Amino acid sequence: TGAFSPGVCQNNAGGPGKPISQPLVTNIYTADPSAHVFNGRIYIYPSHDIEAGIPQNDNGDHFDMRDYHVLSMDRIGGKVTDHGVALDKKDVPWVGRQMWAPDAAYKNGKYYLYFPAKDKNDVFRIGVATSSSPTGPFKAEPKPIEGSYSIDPAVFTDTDGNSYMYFGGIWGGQLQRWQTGKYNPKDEYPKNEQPAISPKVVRLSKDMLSFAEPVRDVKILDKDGKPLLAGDNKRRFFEAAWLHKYNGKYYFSYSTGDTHFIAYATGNSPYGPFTYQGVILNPVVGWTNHHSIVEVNGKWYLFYHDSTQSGGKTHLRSVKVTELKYRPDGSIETITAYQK
Ligand code: FUB
Repeated sequence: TGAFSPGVCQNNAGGPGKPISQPLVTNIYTADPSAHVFNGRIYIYPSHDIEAGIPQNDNGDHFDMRDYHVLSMDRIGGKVTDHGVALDKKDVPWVGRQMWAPDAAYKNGKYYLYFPAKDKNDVFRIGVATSSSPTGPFKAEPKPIEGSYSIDPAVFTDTDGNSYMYFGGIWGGQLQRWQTGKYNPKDEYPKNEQPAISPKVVRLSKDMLSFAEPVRDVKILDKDGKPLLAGDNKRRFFEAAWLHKYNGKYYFSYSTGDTHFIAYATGNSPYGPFTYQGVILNPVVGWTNHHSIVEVNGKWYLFYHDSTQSGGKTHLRSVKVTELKYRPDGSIETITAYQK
């Protein structure tokens, strides 16, 4: 199976069943939803999927996105507004191609849009753009963030005001090329019995435009305190990092990529280490699985995507939302996005 194989639902042999949620918008295809509540309104920062006509391959070249739209709604289940183009590739001087999964943050009276894209040398970097409005338009900094690489930035601001960026994705996301700290264009992976490649975390500077310290590994451990192994592809990190805090604990969640789960691990610090706990979301229709978790008016929600609307085309996805529930011990109930 290639990295971005045609979309199929992996969770049962007889077809996925009826979706539990409908796409938030159907005028465009959207994916990788990063949801936030700013000033009491829900804003979603997704990728904007398009049919670019590029054949599917293991690098994910068919995900050739060129701009970002912001979606918003005043409540879950309410009318969703598509605010149009918030940032366009043509306005970001360093970008070559493929604007992948973004995230956003608010600080100092400004909104920040973080986005990964390949630079003119086809190396993934992470850029930042600013706006006085959560819906943009955003103005990009002329260069990617110094020291950034790979994909899928997710920015978490802790209760003490410090903001951290989590990032990385293996295979098409190129994280494996940075194992020595320098770029190696050859795709070399650890052996199955060696520790898996770690996602990354870094504290952001006060102005939110740069890294305030060297990038660190996010360690994901099993219940015995041992790092998850590279061959443990049902549990190890692949892409789509997200961090949220619940009852004083830090929850690091991510996609397992080629096994298609959204999994999570918990810890006592935003830097980790995190202990693997289980699955939040079972595989969805389409190869990729990517999510965010946000509290709205005392309830918790999982934003995710699937390819049901496009008839299973992996690169044409639609963002959705469903409620997420915790058990009394803080564990998360596993969600299946389809009913029999
Ligand atoms: O949308 C392009 C890529 O697909 C994202 O960056 C990954 O997380 C996967 O969803």
